[in-house]
Amino acid sequence: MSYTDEIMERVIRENPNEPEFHQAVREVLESLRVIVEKNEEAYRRDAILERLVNPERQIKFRVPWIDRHGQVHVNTGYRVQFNSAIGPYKGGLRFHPSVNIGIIKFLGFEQIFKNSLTGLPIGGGKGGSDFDPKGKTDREIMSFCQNFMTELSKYIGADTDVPAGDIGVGGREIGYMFGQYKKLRGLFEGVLTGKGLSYGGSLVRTEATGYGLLYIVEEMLKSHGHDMAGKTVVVSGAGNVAIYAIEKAQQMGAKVVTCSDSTGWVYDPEGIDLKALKEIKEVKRARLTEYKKYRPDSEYHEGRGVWQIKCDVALPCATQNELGIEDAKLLVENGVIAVAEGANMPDTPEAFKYLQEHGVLFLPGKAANAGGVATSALEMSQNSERLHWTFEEADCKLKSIMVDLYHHIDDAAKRYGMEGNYVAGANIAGFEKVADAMLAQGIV
Ligand code: NDP
Ligand code: 2IT
Repeated sequence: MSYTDEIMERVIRENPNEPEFHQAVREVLESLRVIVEKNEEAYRRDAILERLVNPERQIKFRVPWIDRHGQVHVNTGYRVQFNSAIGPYKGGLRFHPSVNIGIIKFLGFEQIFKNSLTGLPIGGGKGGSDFDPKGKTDREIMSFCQNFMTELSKYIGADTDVPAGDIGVGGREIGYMFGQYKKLRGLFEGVLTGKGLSYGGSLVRTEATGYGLLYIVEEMLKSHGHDMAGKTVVVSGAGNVAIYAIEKAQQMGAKVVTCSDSTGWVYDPEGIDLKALKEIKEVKRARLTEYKKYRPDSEYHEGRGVWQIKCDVALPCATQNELGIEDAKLLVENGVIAVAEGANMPDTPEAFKYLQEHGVLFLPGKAANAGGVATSALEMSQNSERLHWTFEEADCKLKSIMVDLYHHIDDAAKRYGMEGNYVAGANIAGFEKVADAMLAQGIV
């Protein structure tokens, strides 16, 4: 049996009931087959793959918190410190009822390669909780965040592990957690990214994932004789990533006609009204049902459905496995040119393989959404030098990181005879640097 197949079997055996983690590992190992075959002896001897798929450390803890009626609740907190070969652990925190150890491990595993692709010195980690922020008051959110940080603070630090936001964790939550960390540890340091601008946050971090997504899509389109101007775009999600993807797509002259949340989706043929969307989601924290009040001619539908809308570019920006094979078929039938993942692993393996086989330009999340964590690393740099860059400076760096990243994965795919396969290119290019660092640092 090949080394990659052996490892896959072992991952399934040793991590039962973690289908998302299996999915993420399988995709990477399939891509790495070519490179592993070339270096099999060295990799086997040093157990590179065994070490790659086993987190350096997994932390699971109890989070008690008090609601507005005085009732105590208990949630579970996680931090998976996956790989520190190229830098301190870095990756977001997700607060969502669907969170479990398998979800955090899939996200942490993805993060290793994504962070490597940014070209910046950050290792891979992820954390979160099964806490559901929906319907909670500010004070309840604060109580939860403080109690979560009381435990997490023992394991993180500006030079060891630097969490940030993800689903359900934005500026408000980062602020509460930063305050609690500072109080407990007595350290005003860059222990979290995505902080507010008044206490060490970086300009552009809020916009970074969505903007970065559009920068890399534009570069890929340019390389294939297209550009974003005049394109019709379908976006899923209505959170941080989706909102700033829509903003940048519009700035590039594209028309974005959809967005969605966990209850339904909006089709606005005249183009999404971004001001209205920001007010609904960022200010009121309300449901998308509100959108029709601002735009009476738009359509609101319950459930899922954005992929049935005809478009040139599709950008899944909500959550994992939200775009399946039937959706991929519809997109191809409707003539889609490019699909790029703003979310982490939003396309099922069957879906992205179908897109690739039908000539659609497909960018996987670990490349396409790397702008968020890249700008987090820029925030860490600014915190270390105790300086603050301008919006233009940070945005310009983000753009050049995304443009370089595209050529890096394009080159890697070509080097291994898989031109245009950006899934393989991203996995290989991300792995090369991490494997090299692991080999150099000995058995640790
Ligand atoms: P937000 O919490 O800001 O927004 C998430 C959006 O997706 C919301 O519209 C939410 O709807 C919807 N959503 C979440 N879970 C589900 C679900 N199970 N079914 C349907 N809809 C769902 O998160 P982000 O925008 O930050 O994250 C979106 C994706 O991007 C995630 O995959 C995340 O891992 C990834 N990502 C985020 C980065 C960042 O910097 N924030 C960086 C790189 C990737 P509702 O409001 O109804 O819950
Ligand atoms: O998935 C991701 O890359 C993030 N949620 C952002 C992580 C970060 O540290 O900025």
